[in-house]
Formats: sequence, structure tokens, C-alpha cells
Amino acid sequence: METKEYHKKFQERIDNGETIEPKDWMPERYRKQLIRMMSQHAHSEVVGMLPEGNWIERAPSLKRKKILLAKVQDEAGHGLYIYSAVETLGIARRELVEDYIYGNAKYSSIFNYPTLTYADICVIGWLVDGAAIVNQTMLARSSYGPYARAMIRICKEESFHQKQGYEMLAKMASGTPEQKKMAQDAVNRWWWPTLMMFGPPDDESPNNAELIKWGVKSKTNDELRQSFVDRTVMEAEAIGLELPDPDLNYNKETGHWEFGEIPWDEFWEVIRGNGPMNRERIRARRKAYEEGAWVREAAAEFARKQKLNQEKAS
Ligand code: BYC
Repeated sequence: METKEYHKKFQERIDNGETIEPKDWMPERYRKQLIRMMSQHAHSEVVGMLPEGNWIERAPSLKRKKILLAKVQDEAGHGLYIYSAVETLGIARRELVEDYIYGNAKYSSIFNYPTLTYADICVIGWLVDGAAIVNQTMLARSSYGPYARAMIRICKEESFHQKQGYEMLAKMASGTPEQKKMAQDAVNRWWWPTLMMFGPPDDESPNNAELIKWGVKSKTNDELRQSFVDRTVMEAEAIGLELPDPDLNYNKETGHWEFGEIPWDEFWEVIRGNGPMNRERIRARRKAYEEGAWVREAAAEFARKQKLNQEKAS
């Protein structure tokens, strides 16, 4: 039932900073928005395993291989927490996954770029996980309880990912001239796509206002992008790498770093499915899903038999 009175009470709860839980009344549109955004987030965590997984066998040492394996495994875990949180909104995981693999559900634009050298793995940790932390620290205060709680745990793990990426990149940047060049090249390629992760500019974001009104987001895409730039410029400087933007300029009055024009045409092309790796990523996910069908069937059968046995025993 969607009466004015229900909507008013719901908004009051949000404005009072209360958390909305699965069994609470919520507007249908709030539920739909959460399903859209959270499922996009879950798909991103899972597809995000591909660019990094590509380098597990070629990690430069056993230590780096162990770290990368753990990181990629963490991303799978993040996907699982978020899929479970979306299921509390009354939708089955199968439907979400199939809408992504065979339909039009989106996932983060960032995972449609290739990882050409090991320096890309360092930069993903530093920049991509760094951007994810800025976004997800905000989402840890989201109005929807299961999503906010999933974010708290995820942010702790992302923080480890970001630190290991930065440490590895710092080492590479202080290595041989070839290593430094490789590190700089990776930064040049990943900088602008990372800024695009925060979504389109506020005046072109159809969802921002509604998500903020309902406390799902508490900061806009542009605000989050700005805080990411502000914290990253000094980190780049500290390890002797340059960000590929001649317009970067510290504005003493605002206390923020101004930056150049983001190539938005590229962003829209990527989310329309025409980025460098879109087709390959979907193909890989489809193959994994189809080849894993027997595992899902076996697990469901095992659960069914266990339940039958429990019923017989009681
Ligand atoms: N990529 O109205 P807007 C990770 C879409 S995983 C693709 O501003 P909203 C990690 C948007 O969906 C990182 N699409 O939307 C994993 C909308 O289209 P629809 C994933 C994008 O929701 C492994 C349209 O553009 N994090 O960090 O207010 C290893 C208009 O946008 C993108 C999350 O998903 C994009 N970048 O804001 C390492 C966080 N941006 O759906 C790291 C949760 C926008 O209307 N999500 N679009 O057809 C969010 O915070 C928000 O949904 C967004 C977009 C900031 C992404």
C-alpha cells in the first residue's frame, strides 16, 4: 500500500537518521532503486575479479601472488555479501545475475579496461580501491541497514587492498627507470577511468537527487570525486609519480584541487557496452555461469536432502 501518510512517515524516519530494515514499509520506488544500485555494485565486485585474476599466475614473487590471490578472493566475498543484501529486498539472486549476464544490468565502467602490465595491478589497488573506499565509506551510512552493514566490512578489506597497491606502486616507482616508466604508464591509463567511477556529473545524474533524499547516498557524485582527487594528488607526489592532468591546480580559497575535463564521451561509450573489454568481460562471466550450473544444481540437491533428513529425524 502506498498512501501519502506512509510516504510521510517513511521520509520522517529517513530524516531522523533511522535505518530501514527489510521488513519495514518502504516505497516501491525506494526498493527498486536499491535493487538497481546494489545489484550493479554486486556485479561490479564479481566482474572486478577478472582484470586482476589475469595476473595471478604472472605475479612477480610468491609474496605478491599470495596477496593478489587473497585480494581477488575478497572481491568474490564482497559480491556475495551484497547479493545477499539485495535478496532481502525480495528478489532472487538468479534473476539479478541473469539480468546482468543475458540482459542490460550495468556494472562499474572501470572493469572494462585491460590490465596490460603488473603495474596495472598496483594502480588498481591504489586508485580503483581508493575510489571504492571513498564511495563505500559514504554508503556505510546508507539508510538501508543490510547494505550499510555490508559496506562496513567491505571497507575494512578495501582499505588493505588500497594500502598494498600503493606500497607496491611506491616500490615500482623507486625501482629501475623501466619500472618507473611502467608505473607512470599505468597511472596515465587508469587516472581518468577512475574519476569516471563516481558516475556522471551531478547535473547529468538522474538518480542523485532521489538517492540523497532517501539517505541511500549522503554525497553527490561530484562531491565524492572531489574528495578522491584531494586525497590522491599528494599520494602521487609522495611516490614521485605524476597524474596525467595539466590542469590540476590547488585552489587556496576553496582548499580543493581543481582538475581538467573528464572525457565523458568515453564514459558513455563504455557504459553503452563499447569499452575496450566489455564484450570479453560479459563472455567470461557467461561462460563461468553456464559451466557452474552443475555446482548450483548439486548444492541445491544436497540442501534439499539435508532438509528431508532433518525433517525425518524430528
Ligand atoms: N559505471 O544517476 P547516476 C569496486 C550509470 S566495485 C557504470 O549518477 P547513481 C571494486 C548509473 O547506473 C565498484 N554505470 O547513478 C571491485 C545510471 O544508469 P541506470 C562499484 C554507471 O546510481 C573489485 C546512469 O549511469 N561500486 O570498487 O546515482 C576490485 C546515471 O548515473 C557508472 C558501486 O557500484 C559507472 N561508473 O550513481 C576493486 C557503488 N556511474 O542504472 C574495486 C554503488 C553511473 O539508471 N553505486 N552509472 O541505467 C553507486 O554509488 C552509484 O550507483 C554510482 C552511480 C555512483 C555508481
